Amino acid sequence: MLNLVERAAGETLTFEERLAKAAQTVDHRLGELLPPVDLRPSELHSAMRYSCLAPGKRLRPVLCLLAAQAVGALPIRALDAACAVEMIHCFSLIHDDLPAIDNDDLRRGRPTCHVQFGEAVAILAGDALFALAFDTLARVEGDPAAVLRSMRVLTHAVGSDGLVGGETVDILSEGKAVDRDTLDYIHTRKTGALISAAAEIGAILGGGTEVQIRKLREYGEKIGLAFQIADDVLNETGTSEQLGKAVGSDRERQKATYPALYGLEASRVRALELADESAKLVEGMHQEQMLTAIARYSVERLN
Ligand code: GRG
Repeated sequence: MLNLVERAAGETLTFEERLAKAAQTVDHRLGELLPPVDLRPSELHSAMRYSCLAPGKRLRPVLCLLAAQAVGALPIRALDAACAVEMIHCFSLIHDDLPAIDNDDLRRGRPTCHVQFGEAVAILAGDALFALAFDTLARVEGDPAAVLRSMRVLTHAVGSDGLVGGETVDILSEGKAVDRDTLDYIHTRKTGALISAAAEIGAILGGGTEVQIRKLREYGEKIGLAFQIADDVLNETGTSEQLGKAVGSDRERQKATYPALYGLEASRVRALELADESAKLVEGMHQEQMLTAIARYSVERLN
């Protein structure tokens, strides 16, 4: 039904085609899981759908599907969990863009949620996405112990030792000299935690062994950090047309970033090293090629 290594008319799909196909599957399911616009309160549901269905890369949900496949399961086993992870990601983007945090106007090539719907509805749309994510995960069919474990992984990734903790230290560090430990603290939590959780949850729901689950979690941690380093580099070198969001903002806000601390070249080198290290962790697994390609894509991407 859903196969990331499917062949079309005897032809192997390219990496980009597989990524696009998996992202399409996620988008389709998200469309079903998100409340319809004609359901009251319509404005709230419009805002949730506006942000969550906007054209993002869907890296986290695709990783979740791939991790399930990597341990030998069909990706459909992890599809709703993958959507739950994307809902959390979209929630974090909406709140990150708010005037009280980064005050950004552009996201995924469109006006940010609060610009489009107003601050109050944007905050509430984020809150509702958060609730829907856990409702969606709680309803996943399969081994109840695996579902409960997945929920714990996701709550930990979001909480004060995850996204929220990383974001807090990021905000409080603006304009201050930050050491390397603090920078890694921010990056591994603000971005790495959810990427790593996506891979770990896929492995858990796919019925992986403890060793496989650990390796996929560590793979996710490494590409999560690499992804954020690449994000820091793109904030310096990319254009807002290419990225669909503001550029140069990190420097303006005197944010703690890899290029600020290590320079652009050393940052690129570190991101590539992490991608190589992550690839070693998935050697011999199903989907090794695709997982390795995702690791490279995380650091070589242009948006
Ligand atoms: C409680 C979930 C929660 C959040 C509140 C605001 C906040 C705390 C955290 C912000 C975390 C954040 C937005 C980190 C940035 C991570 C990052 C690199 C985002 C961009 O990810 P991409 O490039 O985006 O995958 P697309 O649009 O492609 O999905």
